[in-house]
Amino acid sequence: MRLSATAGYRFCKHGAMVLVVASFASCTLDRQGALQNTAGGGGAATPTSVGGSDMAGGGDGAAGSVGGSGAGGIGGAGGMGGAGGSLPDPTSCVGVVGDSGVYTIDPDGAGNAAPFEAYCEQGIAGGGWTLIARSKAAAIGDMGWGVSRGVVMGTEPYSLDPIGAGLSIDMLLLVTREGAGQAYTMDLPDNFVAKYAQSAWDTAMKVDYVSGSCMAMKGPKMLHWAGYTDRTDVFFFRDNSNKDIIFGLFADGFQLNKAGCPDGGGLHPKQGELFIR
Ligand SMILES: [Ca+2]
Repeated sequence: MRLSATAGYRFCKHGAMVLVVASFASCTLDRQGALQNTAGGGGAATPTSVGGSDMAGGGDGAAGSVGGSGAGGIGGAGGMGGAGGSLPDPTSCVGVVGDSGVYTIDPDGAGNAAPFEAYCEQGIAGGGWTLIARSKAAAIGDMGWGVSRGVVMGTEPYSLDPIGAGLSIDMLLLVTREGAGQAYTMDLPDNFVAKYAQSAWDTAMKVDYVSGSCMAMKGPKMLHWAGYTDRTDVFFFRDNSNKDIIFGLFADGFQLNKAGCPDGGGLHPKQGELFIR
């Protein structure tokens, strides 16, 4: 990666080290060597050191490369894990390289919103999925598109408000790991959360089978409609657009009326997880 080409960053030379900082940050170092943030409002960008102690003598190419050959590589005096910090966090699970697990992501990058821990699913449907909901048996209380609740690997239900967290949403992944391990993807329309706050969207032809025992055409019947995203008790899914009786993923699991395939898709009445990408 050539940092010299990264927008929103600048280089600060300090002795033999070159620091990469957000363009709004100052190059001033305090006595401890920590980077001063003069932008105010917290959320200082993580300074990233590039190169080792001999790097000052290097040309442009060496100075601008992370992990380049010779003295300019990561692991020098100011390199990764040293005084200068580490590489910027990925902006979503799409940018994560590695196995499924908890990673620190920072959706607005060098912007003031703080990084946070997210669970990234890497083993289903191509990976890069950010967990936004996980139900727990016998739980009560809130769950939904705008609900922020629980911690990512906690014992309580988890619900991450993806819009509030600054994440973009193209697709949804619905999973139950109980039984056959059902998984379906849903290709969501633009601005789904804002657009379907108080109505439902016909998902026909936008649901794909990924794994499990129910290969229902066009997806399970109870996933044919999604929406009512302003609800704080459920991620709504149904076989029609009526909200007279609500079905979907609640804090205590999928409630989709029918357990079998093709109606309930093998999801009801199991514990569920939702991911976005
Ligand atoms: Ca940030």
